[in-house]
Amino acid sequence: MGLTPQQLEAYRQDGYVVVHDVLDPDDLGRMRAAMKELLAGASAVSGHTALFDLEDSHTAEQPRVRRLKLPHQHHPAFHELIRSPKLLSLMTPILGPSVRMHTSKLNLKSADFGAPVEWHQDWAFYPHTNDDVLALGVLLDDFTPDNGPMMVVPGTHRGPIHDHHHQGVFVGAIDPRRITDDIDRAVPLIAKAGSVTLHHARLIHGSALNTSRRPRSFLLYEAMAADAWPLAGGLFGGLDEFNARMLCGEPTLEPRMTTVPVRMPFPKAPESASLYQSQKYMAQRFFDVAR
Ligand SMILES: O=C(O)CCC(=O)C(=O)O
Repeated sequence: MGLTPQQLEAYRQDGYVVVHDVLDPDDLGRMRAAMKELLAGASAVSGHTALFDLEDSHTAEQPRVRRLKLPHQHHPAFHELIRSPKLLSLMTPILGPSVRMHTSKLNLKSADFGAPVEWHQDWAFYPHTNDDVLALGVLLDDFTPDNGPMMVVPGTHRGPIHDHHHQGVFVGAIDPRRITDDIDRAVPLIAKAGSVTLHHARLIHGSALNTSRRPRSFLLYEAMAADAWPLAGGLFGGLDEFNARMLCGEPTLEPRMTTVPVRMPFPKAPESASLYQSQKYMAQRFFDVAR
């Protein structure tokens, strides 16, 4: 599969690319079944867990999950998908032959109330020694204008790293009043289920509340060149665990250092287990939230 030279050039210029028809109906069916299996446990929990990040309105009777955390650790289907030649061949033209995974997440925007994600740059959360760092997103539902598709601001991966702090605390979002010109240029990524997005870690992006009658499920894997080493933690369980996250190629003990803008994501907000929780502490939201 891979990327065409035009797609690679678009990624380099704009900081993102959408590749259509990557997953076939069998792949999609497997991913949706795996998602359903994991979601079945949500009615047994009343607070966030290692798997579930919950909407504020969640109850056991009416389970409302906004994110499945680290799905690749909870279901083999998600572990296997990111190691498939289909997906690896989309990342290696950008990152080179040796690729490591950082984390995964499955963001769920339920019909009518699925939570927005405020404008941010992933790089603010996990700066590395070089910026060959991206997120690969798999659309498990169609992205339509009204179901909260991811929106990106082309070219911002070549610009500054914005302040994601409020009152001295890392809130995981940019104050929208400081980037009004960028927001005006944002592009929604409208595509069919089975498409894949690739976006650079420095790209400004966000997504609105789902106001439609259809869910929007988005499986994201964050990955980087093996010689991009994390600056703000991220060695998690030590070197063996770090290297167990290699998806292809070889690990290295020689980080590649380049000139990249960095702001450290510290100190953390009082609740910071997920982006949704950190963003509650920002001064001014851009997107509506469910009532
Ligand atoms: O789900 C989305 O629309 C955006 C996801 C995102 O930016 C994130 O989880 O970091």
